[in-house]
Amino acid sequence: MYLGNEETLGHGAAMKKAELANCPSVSPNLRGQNKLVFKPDLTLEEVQAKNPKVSRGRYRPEECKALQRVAVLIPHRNREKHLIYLLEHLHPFLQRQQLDYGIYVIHQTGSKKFNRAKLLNVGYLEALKEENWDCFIFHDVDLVPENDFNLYTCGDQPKHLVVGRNSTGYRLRYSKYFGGVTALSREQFFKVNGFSNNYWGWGGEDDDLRLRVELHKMKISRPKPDVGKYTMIFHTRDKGNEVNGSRMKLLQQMSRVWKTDGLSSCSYRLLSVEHNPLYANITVDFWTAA
Ligand code: UPG
Repeated sequence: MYLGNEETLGHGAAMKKAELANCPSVSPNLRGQNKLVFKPDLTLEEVQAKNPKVSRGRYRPEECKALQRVAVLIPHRNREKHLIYLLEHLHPFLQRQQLDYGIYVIHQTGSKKFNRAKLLNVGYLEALKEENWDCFIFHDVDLVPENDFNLYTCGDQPKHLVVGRNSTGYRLRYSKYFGGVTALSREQFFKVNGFSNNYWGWGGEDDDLRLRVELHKMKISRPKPDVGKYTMIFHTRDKGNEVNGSRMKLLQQMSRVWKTDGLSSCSYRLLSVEHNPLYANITVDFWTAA
């Protein structure tokens, strides 16, 4: 197979390019169901030491050319311990899947109401400034995947990856549930104008995204129940993320407002973008919170 012009690439580079074949659609490194252990005193430094090949939150397989470039976006505030546990398990999980990936933590500063959906819009917009990612995984910080056959890649339709979690006896929370962890390609997310920016506090924003997806005649797919299994790290309702009493009203407006409420209208104050060894940390402030 000839992939390059040796005169312009140089012999070494041409050889390297020619050698790197596409990764297989299912990695040979997968192990299946894994019993997760969470060490109480685990530190970020320990996780870093176990992941020497991850740099600035990014990794790509050396042995083959990954099929997709995947950005994992994690909305975050005051859940440091959960983040360490998720990073501990997610890095080796994604590496076993032979993905070219980057992890982004989008951190909301201050004490205004939390806005998960808007943080994820910010993550999409900011991550695309660094790399033309093919696929986005929208990932809660407290959900850890148990089975690495649950592929963190995008398909021709949006995917919902959390079929069950230990806290609900591994059953789907409700038939239309589309929260927790979802995978949408760059184009699928752009087509629906991303998430709504108007859900402050807990609830509704994941249903709103599902309605946007359905409005655009896309069909959500899920892995098999024995594959889409997650461990939820226990938590109580966070301060600053009280139940959003307006969520039903907002859901009813979706079909009228989706075009003007979403990626196209996502305004935020970007305070910093730091590249830590295991993730990029994007810190934002929202000044319009209710
Ligand atoms: N989060 C923080 N800090 C906060 C509040 C929330 O980091 O103070 C993030 C974190 O990533 C968390 C996510 O937001 O995992 C969702 O919040 P959480 O309180 O954990 O919601 P759950 O009830 O556990 O999750 C379900 C869905 C989730 C959806 C939420 C509200 O899995 O995707 O956002 O319900 O609809």
